[in-house]
Amino acid sequence: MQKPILILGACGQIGTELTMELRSKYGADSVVASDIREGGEALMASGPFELLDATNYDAIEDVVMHYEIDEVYLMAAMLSATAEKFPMRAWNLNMNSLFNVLNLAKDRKISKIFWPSSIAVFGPSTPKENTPQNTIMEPSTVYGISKQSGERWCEYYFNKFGVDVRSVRYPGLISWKTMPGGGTTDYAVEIYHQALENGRYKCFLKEDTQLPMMYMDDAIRATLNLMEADVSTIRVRSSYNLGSMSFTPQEIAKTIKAHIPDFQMEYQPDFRQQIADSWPSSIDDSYAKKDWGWEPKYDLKSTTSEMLKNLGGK
Ligand code: AKB
Repeated sequence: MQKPILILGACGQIGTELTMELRSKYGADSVVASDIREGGEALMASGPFELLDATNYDAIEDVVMHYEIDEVYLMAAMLSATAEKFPMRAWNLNMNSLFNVLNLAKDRKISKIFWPSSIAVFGPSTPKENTPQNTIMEPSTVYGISKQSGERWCEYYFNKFGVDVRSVRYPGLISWKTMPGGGTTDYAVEIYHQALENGRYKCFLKEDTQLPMMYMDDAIRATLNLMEADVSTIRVRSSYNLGSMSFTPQEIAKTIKAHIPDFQMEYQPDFRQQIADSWPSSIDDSYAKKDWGWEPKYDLKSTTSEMLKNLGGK
């Protein structure tokens, strides 16, 4: 039987879908959702929920003890674009929340952690194409610095204290259930909403900016596969590269036009262009493939069909 799971940051873009998936897999009462604010109706009605600040160690410990939590998924974070505006708040949230769960595991109050990293750990000096698992990493954003530091700490806690912490470097994630907030790859979600509502979209990145992206169903599947993988198969304790598709704003617009022929795209790059320019354009995820059998299912065409079908029917 699955021991109780706690999700910190359950109301965000990934947390919402992860909570629902874990609940359908392990039963609603085995999955405690938590966040600093309440989430959407479906999430709130689907099982136990606690108002919880991921930077408050004592409050997390109380919930862990109360529900006899065994695994924690730490999904609370400030993303790249917002973090540039609030560097210290981003650093405090992204690092303190991670230390809280790592220390709970070090003290054997929980036994397993999932913590998301990001393609933001890479920087302008990293090889851009097919970026390898192990390569030059000099992130130039506040968010990237926090994620890269987090990776180092995860590996350190594994080596030093035997903490079973698992992680993937998510690319930009595309989903229709919950909006992303404060990321550089958010355009690839906004574009579908705007295409359906107004038939046009003003993109904050240049037309030829190629970034690694992934449909949410693939991201959730990867997360669960990694968490279920036998401990002996996991060679990477910092964070696994995770790949699926790569595309430019111009290419996503073309797939939308195939469904909505009058769709119009304009380009007005802002400060997020510089962030995007510092990230890889494609990812080598051969370690994830080899170690725990990762295989993506969605490409750009099928992602666009799913997004327009589901948002159109909302
Ligand atoms: C962001 O754009 O900040 C995130 C990410 C790539 O981690 N979506």
